[in-house]
Amino acid sequence: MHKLPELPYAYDALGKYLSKNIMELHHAQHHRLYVEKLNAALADHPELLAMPVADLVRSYQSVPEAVKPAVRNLAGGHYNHSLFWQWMSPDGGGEPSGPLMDGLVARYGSFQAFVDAYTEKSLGVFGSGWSWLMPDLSIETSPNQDTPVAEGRPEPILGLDVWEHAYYVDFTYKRADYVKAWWNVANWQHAQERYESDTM
Ligand code: MN3
Repeated sequence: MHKLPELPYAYDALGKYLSKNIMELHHAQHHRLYVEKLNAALADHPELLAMPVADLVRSYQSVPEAVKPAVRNLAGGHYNHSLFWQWMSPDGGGEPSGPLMDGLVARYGSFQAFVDAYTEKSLGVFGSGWSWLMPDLSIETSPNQDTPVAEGRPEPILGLDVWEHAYYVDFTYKRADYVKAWWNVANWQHAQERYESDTM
């Protein structure tokens, strides 16, 4: 069975920027429901229930037709959120350092120019979806719970959930305020580790 992972920090740990209320709803309700519905949808496929969720998402093209929507939406949601909790930290914010910082400056001109470009892409997602920083330092977006990984492509090194459920309780319709706040919790330490393990 697929399992809801623990948050790597307390629900109120990001409180200055993202409230305890929204973190609790997002993790204990939204993410939990993806996991529960996924387990229900895969009840007749024990081999898919036993797979790590990253492998399941990576296998999207080859799973039986009948469970493709569940794998795309529910396993995608479980996988994306499992990453998302790690991409935030109470010790986050600021700037990366080392090769990731060098790479972002080389590609975007400055760290601020990268932040501006990523923010613009995130605000440009129509409806529900995600924005991604890929290991080649390009910025991509996906609708709904899609992920580049389901297309056989690399795992992003950083990502941002721009579904309304991620911000409406704290910021109402103001996605721009949410994205601005989110930069203060972005876990650059974790993104750096992913970048360095992917590219070095
Ligand atoms: Mn979400």
